[in-house]
Amino acid sequence: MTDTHCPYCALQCAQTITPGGDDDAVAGQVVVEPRAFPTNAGGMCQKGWTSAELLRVPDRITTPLRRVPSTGSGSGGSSGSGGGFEEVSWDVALDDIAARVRAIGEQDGADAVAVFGGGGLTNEKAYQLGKFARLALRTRNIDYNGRFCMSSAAAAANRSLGVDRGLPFPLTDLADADAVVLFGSNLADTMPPAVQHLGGARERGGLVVIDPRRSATARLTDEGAGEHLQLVPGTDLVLALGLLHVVLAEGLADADYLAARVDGLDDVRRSVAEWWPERVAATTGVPETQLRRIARMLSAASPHRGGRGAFLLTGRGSEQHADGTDTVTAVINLALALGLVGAERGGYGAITGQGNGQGGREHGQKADQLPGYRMITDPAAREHVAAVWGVDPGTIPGPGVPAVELLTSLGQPGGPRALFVHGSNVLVSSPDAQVVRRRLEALDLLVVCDFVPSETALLADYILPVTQWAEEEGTMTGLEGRVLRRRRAVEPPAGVRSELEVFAELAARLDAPGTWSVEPREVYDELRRASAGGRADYAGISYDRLDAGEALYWPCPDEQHPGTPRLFADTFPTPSGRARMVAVRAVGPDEPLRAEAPVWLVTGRVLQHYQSGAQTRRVAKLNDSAPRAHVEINPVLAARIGLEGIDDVRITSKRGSIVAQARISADIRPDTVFVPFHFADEGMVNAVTNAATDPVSGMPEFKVCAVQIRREDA
Ligand SMILES: Nc1nc2c(c(=O)[nH]1)N[C@H]1C(S)=C(S)[C@@H](COP(=O)(O)OP(=O)(O)OC[C@H]3O[C@@H](n4cnc5c(=O)[nH]c(N)nc54)[C@H](O)[C@@H]3O)O[C@H]1N2
Ligand SMILES: Nc1nc2c(c(=O)[nH]1)N[C@H]1C(S)=C(S)[C@@H](COP(=O)(O)OP(=O)(O)OC[C@H]3O[C@@H](n4cnc5c(=O)[nH]c(N)nc54)[C@H](O)[C@@H]3O)O[C@H]1N2
Ligand code: SF4
Ligand SMILES: [Mo]
Repeated sequence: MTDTHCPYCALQCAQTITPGGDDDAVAGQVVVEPRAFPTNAGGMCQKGWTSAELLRVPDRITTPLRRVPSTGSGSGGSSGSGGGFEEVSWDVALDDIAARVRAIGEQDGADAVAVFGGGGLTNEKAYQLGKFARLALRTRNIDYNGRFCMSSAAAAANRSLGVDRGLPFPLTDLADADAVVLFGSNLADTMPPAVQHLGGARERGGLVVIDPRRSATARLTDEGAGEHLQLVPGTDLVLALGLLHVVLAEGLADADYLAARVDGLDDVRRSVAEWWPERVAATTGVPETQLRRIARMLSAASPHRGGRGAFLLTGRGSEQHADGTDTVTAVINLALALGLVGAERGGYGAITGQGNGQGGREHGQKADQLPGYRMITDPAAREHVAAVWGVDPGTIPGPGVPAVELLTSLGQPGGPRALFVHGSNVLVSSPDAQVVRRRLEALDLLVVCDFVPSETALLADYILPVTQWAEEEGTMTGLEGRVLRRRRAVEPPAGVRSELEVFAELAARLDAPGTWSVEPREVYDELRRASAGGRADYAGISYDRLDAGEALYWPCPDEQHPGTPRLFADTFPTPSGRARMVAVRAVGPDEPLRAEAPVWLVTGRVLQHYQSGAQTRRVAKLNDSAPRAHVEINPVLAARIGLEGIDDVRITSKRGSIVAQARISADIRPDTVFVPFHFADEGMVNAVTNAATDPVSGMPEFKVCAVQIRREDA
């Protein structure tokens, strides 16, 4: 029996894994059970309960696969040009990949080879991937799927608070608060065991859920447990400005805290002056009385008024917009005005999504970043990391470009000709995905490391089979910034290698400088040195301390340091030590409604599936209960387009069109439809979504675009 954590989301529910015995009947029948741990308190969701299925999916890849080109290949790149795959040995695959990388580099320069990483990789793999890109491939072109996930919250927190740790406090701190506000988070479906921590707020009527849908989480506010603000999609920024307007106008702010700890109030006061409640109501659809009531309730819950605390939390619903950074900034401004950030009872936090979404954004997969959350443009950071890597700082390339820009430059003149993908199914999960398909197809070399043939892997020239969660050692950093041990509980299938081995083998073939350990503990110890002194400092967090059961939150600068469960108690890690309120302006969605596209499309998740569905669509119990994409549609809208007795609906935007199964429900606004993004084929909603990005963070506007909707037979 081995203690580890769930393969999926950032709640990282604690599990025990018991392998099947030697007896034929039980061999392979791995059993996964939840175990007590603060974030999940002994709970797991359906995905965690069924996670053992991932170890026995029938199409698990166990041999490197090489594309066999179809005869009569077309012009342009070679990737995805049809044909099948043949099995090859690791040596043949690695030799050929290295030779092709070298040839492309010699012809077009090192930046012609690009890397795309993932927030599901362990810290060790994420760290080594960033190092592999910079030292072995010598490319500046690396980014990852966290750009689609946490980048707006990260950019806003860095700008206002000087550091980005999703929750700067333990999740269990929520439990006693009077108020918890969720700006676009559907926790009840996306992290079900976390709902336990909302108990105090619900008991006292203080749970506020902001969502255009009456989601499973919004329903938790029923019967006096709180309020659901069913706003117009894409108007969270205006809502936050409006709440701050009321707080300032009615004298509900924490004046002492603002004076002692915060800069920028005057600018912000001016910027919210124009958002009086009536005007906010007209834009957001949230009634003026409700707005005022929430502002007063939040103030009363705040410590400066003697309340038991208030927490403002953002999820992807408010963040995945072209103004996501400013939206989060407005929420942070509100939290600062109420004196919550760094208070014993209260705070602002962003709910990190992917299993290692937190650690994955700290150790160098980001285009502009080096380990320890250092900036690649900072000479001192380059020097520190170069010394750990044993290279001259000049050999580390400069910053690359964010994910959407990287993906759309693939195979274009001057853009990368080769791409390595580690831990993302970009073909399904990127905005305006048809364009991404064409860009991947235009590559000369696409190498995908995965354990299943994801839609993206099926386009590759090489699929390299790697180990997965229960088969490997490493660390993950959960949504609270607490470092957790992932442990090997079962033997990986023969033929499969760890990504650390892939990096080491390729680095050797590419004559990379530096050392390339394949031992997770050694790589992690190097990561600790590389992060030492950085914003995300892991220097004091060793495997030994973690294995002894210590709860260690970064920063933890040395082995005697107890770690930092709560940030900001005395100071902010900004140059002045004070938090910065930043004045922001509301712009609204990139793509307004128009006559041919009069309905808002919002996207998100269902309980049963994870992300692009590459894993959960292969788990029978999950897939049977959610086998295809559906569209949530209000009865009023359904009647208008004559949906009675009709199953399938076609949804069309400027970019593409999908078909999804109608689910008529009064839980959604009549001007809005919702589709989950977990499906490929005809229900792949990212064929429709807008790739417009936030100018600060590079986050695409997944959450809202204008669509036409009609009966599929019309
Ligand atoms: N079951 C499941 N759980 C998951 C995942 C998964 O794929 N499946 N993925 C994990 C990951 S990586 C992440 S990032 C998290 C995401 O977790 P959440 O942020 O909770 O998930 P979403 O469903 O993307 O979005 C939340 C809500 O935002 C609403 N929304 C849409 N547009 C708007 C808007 O303009 N404003 C507001 N306020 N709300 C809006 C949607 O209706 C939806 O209910 O979940 C993690 N957990
Ligand atoms: N329309 C719309 N699109 C969205 C979103 C949305 O809300 N709406 N949300 C966005 C968000 S928040 C996210 S996080 C992205 C996620 O979307 P993706 O980046 O596509 O994430 P996954 O589906 O988890 O893909 C992970 C892939 O990597 C594999 N994998 C898992 N672990 C490892 C590993 O350790 N190594 C390797 N090599 N492979 C591994 C899995 O088998 C799978 O094929 O989607 C984004 N796309
Ligand atoms: S809530 Fe997240 S971590 Fe917990 S079992 Fe479900 S998917 Fe796994
Ligand atoms: Mo995410």
